[in-house]
Amino acid sequence: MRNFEIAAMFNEMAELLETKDENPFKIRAYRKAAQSLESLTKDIEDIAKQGTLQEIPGIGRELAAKIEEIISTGKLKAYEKLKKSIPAAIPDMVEIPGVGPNTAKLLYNKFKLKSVGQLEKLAKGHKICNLPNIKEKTEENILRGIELLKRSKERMPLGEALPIAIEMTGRLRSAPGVERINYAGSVRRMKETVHDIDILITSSKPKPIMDAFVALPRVRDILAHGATKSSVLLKEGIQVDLRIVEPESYGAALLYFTGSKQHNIHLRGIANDMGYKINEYGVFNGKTGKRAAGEEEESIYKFLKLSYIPPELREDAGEIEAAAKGGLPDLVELKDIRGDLHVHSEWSDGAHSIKELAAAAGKRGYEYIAVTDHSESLKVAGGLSGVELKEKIKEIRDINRKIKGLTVLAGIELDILSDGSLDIDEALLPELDIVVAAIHSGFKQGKEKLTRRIISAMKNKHVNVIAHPTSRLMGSRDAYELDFEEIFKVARETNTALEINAYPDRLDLNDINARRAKETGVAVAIGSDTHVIGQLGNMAFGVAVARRGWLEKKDVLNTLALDKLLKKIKK
Ligand code: DGT
Ligand code: CA
Repeated sequence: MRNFEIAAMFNEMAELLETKDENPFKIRAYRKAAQSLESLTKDIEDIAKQGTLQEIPGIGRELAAKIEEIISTGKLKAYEKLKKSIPAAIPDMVEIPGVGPNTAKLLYNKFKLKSVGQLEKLAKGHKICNLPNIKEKTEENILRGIELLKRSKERMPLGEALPIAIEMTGRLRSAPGVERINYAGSVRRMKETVHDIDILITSSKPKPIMDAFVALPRVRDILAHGATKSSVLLKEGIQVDLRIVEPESYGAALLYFTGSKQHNIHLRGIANDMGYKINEYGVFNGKTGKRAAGEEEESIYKFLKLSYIPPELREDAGEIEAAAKGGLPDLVELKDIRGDLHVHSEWSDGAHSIKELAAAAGKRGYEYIAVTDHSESLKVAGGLSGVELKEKIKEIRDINRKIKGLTVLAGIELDILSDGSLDIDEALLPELDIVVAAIHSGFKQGKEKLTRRIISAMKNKHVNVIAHPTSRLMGSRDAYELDFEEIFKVARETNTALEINAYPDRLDLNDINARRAKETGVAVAIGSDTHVIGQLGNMAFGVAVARRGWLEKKDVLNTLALDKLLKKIKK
């Protein structure tokens, strides 16, 4: 699947065009196309083969031709040409979170920079702050941005790594000699970011499989090519390790390579106390060396007198103690989800009509979706005025009269303004079925002020859910600090739910805060924050966070039937 690769190229095109002050419509077109590609659930190469590229939202004739060029040649002439026309340091600087095309150009013109490293030195030496047109905090922001960029290059969001892992295991499954195959490591544990992808295969004839592995289409470099262990670096910059073991060791190897390391160490300790040794080949009697278990993960847990522990819980965070007592949570599953509580339509910045969204949600088997377009102050996202909101609610009521099996909830995503007030005429709120509120600006206010903003929104008797509470965007914006204990307390007192935003760059609440929310009796809503229909599928990432946070079906609002949901969120 090259969807992300092409999306990244289009995003970069947009940034490069911006440094040249090109036509803003052209720039926006590239961005829209990239967003659309990122959220596709189908492989772009398959779509191209079927000749239906232009049916993708935001892809017209010209962009379709460009996609075909990338697929067939691996390159894009327009991109190469554009890149050549700009000094190399400018695109590198634009990649730094918080550094826009204008600042990059300005810095380049002043210092004729050759690399980001040079820029870092200048910022550390306070050589930038005295320039005209440069704000006081720019130096600090540049350094923070460079740090963030370095970190984001070390770990890839699960939303990108998981489709790659699925594709690679899919391709290898049909290689000669493959018996069982699974991805392991942090991807199997559904950790929010991933350093490298681990794949495990059982076979008694490993060589042809290894040869097929290092020749897979995404491979850029072969780092190791051995008989039972190989490693490659993909074009996307992520490493993939493949290990091949004998069938009798499948369970032991899967357990070992799924980790986490801390979980494994703890299990090994339990085995030791029983007089047994546990490694990637099996469980063995410490004295006789006789094999006691190993073919299946289940049999190993059973041997250790533990109930089976789902991969998402394997962090040595109390799951082993719980498994010993038969007290593991019965984790929420994707199939328990009855609806999506955070979806945008073309009324604000979404790509589709409410009708189209309803049809897509129906296909997923949902009973309801809440269309939560932005409110007035979010101008960049096409926020709705009061008059427009009334029209939209009327449209939703009309649609509900016509469709069967699915209810569209009239919702809104309000902006929590810098003083904690909401950007809407409150008289309109009782007309809505569900009200979501979130912070979209003023991220640098500091822990206390940000906490107070959220608390004052929760105290509003119409606000049902606080969306993406920490506003983090992986790779470009860190979570701001909040006094979560205080927020959980007020959330419970006011019956306000907190969202797990399932958008792969957000995953906010994260696993740790989701677990704390449950422990403090706060309801959690999982919302996909869909802007393009394909993103409805991101719900799976939100469910993964919930599972990593030990959440059960009863802890998640949108596992409830519609009537129960509406009753439960009432304040
Ligand atoms: P990451 O950093 O996202 O790749 O995270 P993991 O958990 O995939 O870590 P990785 O790829 O270094 O190793 C894969 C699994 O192999 C890990 O989860 C547990 C196992 N493992 C690796 N090194 C050790 C070790 O020294 N001892 C034990 N017991 N297990 C290990
Ligand atoms: Ca790994």
